[in-house]
Amino acid sequence: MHVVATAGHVDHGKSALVRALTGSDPDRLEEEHRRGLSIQLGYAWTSLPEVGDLAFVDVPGHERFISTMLAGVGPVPAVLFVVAADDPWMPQAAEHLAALDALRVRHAVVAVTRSDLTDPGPAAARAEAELQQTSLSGSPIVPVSSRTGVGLDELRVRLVELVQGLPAADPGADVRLWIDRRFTISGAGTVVTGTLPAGTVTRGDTLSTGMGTVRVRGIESLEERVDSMSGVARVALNVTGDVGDLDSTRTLTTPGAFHWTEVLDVRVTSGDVEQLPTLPMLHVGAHSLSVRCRPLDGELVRLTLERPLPLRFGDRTLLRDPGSRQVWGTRVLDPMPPPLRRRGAAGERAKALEDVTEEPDLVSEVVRREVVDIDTLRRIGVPESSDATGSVVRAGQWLMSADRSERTAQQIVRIVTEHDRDRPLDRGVPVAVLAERLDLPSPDLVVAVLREPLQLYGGRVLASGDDALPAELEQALAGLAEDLAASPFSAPTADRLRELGLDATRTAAATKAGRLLRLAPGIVLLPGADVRAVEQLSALPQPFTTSEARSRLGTSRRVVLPLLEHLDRAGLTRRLPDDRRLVV
Ligand SMILES: Nc1nc2c(ncn2[C@@H]2O[C@H](COP(=O)(O)OP(=O)(O)OP(=O)(O)O)[C@@H](O)[C@H]2O)c(=O)[nH]1
Ligand SMILES: [Mg+2]
Repeated sequence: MHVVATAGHVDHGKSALVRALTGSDPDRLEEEHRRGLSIQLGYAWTSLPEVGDLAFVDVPGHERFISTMLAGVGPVPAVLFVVAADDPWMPQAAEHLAALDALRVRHAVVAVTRSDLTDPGPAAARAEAELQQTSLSGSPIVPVSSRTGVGLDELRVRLVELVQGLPAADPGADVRLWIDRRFTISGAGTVVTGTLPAGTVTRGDTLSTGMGTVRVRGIESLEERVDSMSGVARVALNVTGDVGDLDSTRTLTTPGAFHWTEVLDVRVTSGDVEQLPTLPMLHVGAHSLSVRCRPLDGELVRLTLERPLPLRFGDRTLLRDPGSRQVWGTRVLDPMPPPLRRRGAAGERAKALEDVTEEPDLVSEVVRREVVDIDTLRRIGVPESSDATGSVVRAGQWLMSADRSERTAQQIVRIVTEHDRDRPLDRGVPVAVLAERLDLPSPDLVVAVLREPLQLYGGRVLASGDDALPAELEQALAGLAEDLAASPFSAPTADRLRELGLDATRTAAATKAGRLLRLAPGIVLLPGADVRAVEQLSALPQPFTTSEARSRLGTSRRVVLPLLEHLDRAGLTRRLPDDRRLVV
């Protein structure tokens, strides 16, 4: 299915044209017929050769209903722009065009209606000239009459070309449905409608309202019941659950897939920034709400919303001053910006955003944020691109910029060195403590940036000094090293440990000093045995069983079980539900 919205001055024949094209009247209200004017959004559809179903969202042209008009075109990237042959270029034609231009709508057909009443040439020429400086420049212009049917065949051809030129929607995309109508049907409950731009909604799905969730009990599209529908499509969803939320949020999304934000940084892409009022209306999707604008610098502005919306990097929105009827187009650059606390923070922020381009770029997002997780980036519209992670340090879900990694690595050296100097017996600093001191969200990031001479043993970071342990302990360790030289994974038996003089206290001291790898009570190997074990295990077909690991490492069950558990804990291997493992 494809969806096209109408636009154009009041009474210029939008609804009549939709009716002529589809055979059904988009004006459903008695009041609309009585006053001869559209008030609400209207919907009608037809089927066209080669492209299938084409639905129209018919907007009202009257100046009072501009918010409704913007709700109609907001989620729809294609427009049927209507001008009457027998009228001059009118204020709402100009206003609608300015809004479409601000939203950078590029896919349009212009219909010069009422061409049975007068020569459509002058109106067509005027429309062409008006469109020239806008994103709709060069759109085909077709004279038509909804009364006589003249020109409708050519208009259909142009509409087919229009929708064929639209970018394909991804059925796997996250769902974000801006609700444009909500009503209650007795027996069924709440029904919401909207234009689904991409993604798939299936009966039984749970969708987020931003605060709570609703369950999709039924789906209708073009008045047919369906089990599942993928965008682009007009959909009506029968929903249950936290439907009260929809009074304010009026949006449904894939749970967890979006960051619902109240603060965002945008670039003003059209209109004079200097004239931007402090409290304009923000129009996005089918939504409008009041926002506070704080200029950062140049075209960069911070918006604070009166309630959260699921906005992503790259979203286009419209700011509108209801007093002067001026509009500004914006592009979202950051839906999750840092707070501006210090003096001069706005200017610094503007500098950081200056080079942000139209396309989301993972590396520059990580550079600006220093530390961020992949899931957050995905939710704000910056997908993971495997080829572009070069300079970024990655630890599990976490990403850290090269600069911050460098700084962190140096800070760790300093902290550990100072700690060892101040408390020589308490060797090393736990990774978790370092993470907290350095304000890092995960100890994995500490581990990821560790470098020589620092070493990690038993969850502690040690400055590897050569300050020797007591002589008899050194001797015991030397004996153990000899034992393990040929077979590094054959942990000594309890008897052998006793022979070597490695009792529980000495084992603990040597472990703390990073000279032993203690896997379980009475089971020790030399430090680094875990890394060597992983090297060996990587050579096995993945996943591998415990017994395959045991024979590869040339050891016994007594050792291999705690060794594998140790590797799991360290995140070097992953245990599957069937007890087999993978090297991570
Ligand atoms: N002669 C003639 N009259 C037309 C044509 N198209 C529309 N009209 C008439 O123009 C008037 C306005 O048409 P509508 O289709 O309601 O206009 P609209 O653009 O939908 O108006 P709003 O929704 O209020 O903005 C109606 O009386 C229509 O019958 C046409 O091609 N020829
Ligand atoms: Mg109408």
